[in-house]
Amino acid sequence: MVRTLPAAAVLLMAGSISAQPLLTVAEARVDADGDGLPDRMGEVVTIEATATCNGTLFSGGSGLSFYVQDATAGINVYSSAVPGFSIDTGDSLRITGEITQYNGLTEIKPDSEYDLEYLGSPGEPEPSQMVIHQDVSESLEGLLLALGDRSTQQWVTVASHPSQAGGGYNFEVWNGQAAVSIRVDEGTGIDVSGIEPGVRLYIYGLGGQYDSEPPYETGYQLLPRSQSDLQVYSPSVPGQFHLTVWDNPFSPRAGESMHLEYGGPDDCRFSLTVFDRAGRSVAQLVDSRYGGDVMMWDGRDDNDEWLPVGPYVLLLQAVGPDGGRMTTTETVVIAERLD
Ligand SMILES: [Ca+2]
Ligand SMILES: [Ca+2]
Repeated sequence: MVRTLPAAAVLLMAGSISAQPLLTVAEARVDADGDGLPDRMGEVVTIEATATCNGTLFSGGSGLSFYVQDATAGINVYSSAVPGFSIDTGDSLRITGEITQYNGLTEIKPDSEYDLEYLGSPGEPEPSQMVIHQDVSESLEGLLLALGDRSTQQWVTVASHPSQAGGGYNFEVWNGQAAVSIRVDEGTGIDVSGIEPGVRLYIYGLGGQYDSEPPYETGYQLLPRSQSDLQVYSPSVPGQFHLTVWDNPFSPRAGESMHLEYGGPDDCRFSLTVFDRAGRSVAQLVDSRYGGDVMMWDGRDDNDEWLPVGPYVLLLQAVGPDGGRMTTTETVVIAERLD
């Protein structure tokens, strides 16, 4: 890989000695007393970690603002004092700087280019997979994250139109029951024109936070880095008759819903009915509707009452324009969560 480093940085690579103890990122950012502020705030520390985006991606064009992580945690690197230092995604760096915090975001702040030492380019770290119903939280702040899981076709659904806010756009997605805030920084060049409610996405991005008030427990965000971090889900076989369910079993009384998707040829009318073990129809979720959909079922019957714990059968029927019928079923289980 061809790299351009300032002469001073090249000299540093020849062997510098850092006065600060080498900490893991988790040690550098620790908040053991849980007050929302890093316990080492104001301390100068040294870490070794790998960049998960380029050095100026979030800097607004001057200085550095990017993210690094090691095996323990991730952190934002921020410095207005280090212009022109070329850092690529996947570069490993030794970084010395003061631990600070900006609107809830824990940062390490190098003072000059001498505080940054290039160690090699091991490549982009694997993203940490978020699970269904999970939001970004303090333990995920600074890490490269995957929201939605392509391997199990577990996408997230856009909940709101992007709204312009301070040099970028914000929108929300549903990850199961969790509303996750997505922050699109305009420095990323991401086009949000195709983002609208109902669009299904797999999202990669960095865990961030923007919370202007103590105790800094809210305002967590996911920050995609490029257009390819926002991947629109499209079914592998468009128009194919199908019924797919997730979150099964689920516990309605614990606030859980089941997600499902059905679809098929555009000219079919769909009906989706829930039957109990005795074969009685207990809930009509879809009735003679054209077109497929993604929806949630909260485990209630047609009288808006919670159904008892147990197995149920979902029956999807599609009737074509010539009266031809297709049917498929899925067994789902309403469970009681034992806490
Ligand atoms: Ca603290
Ligand atoms: Ca934080």
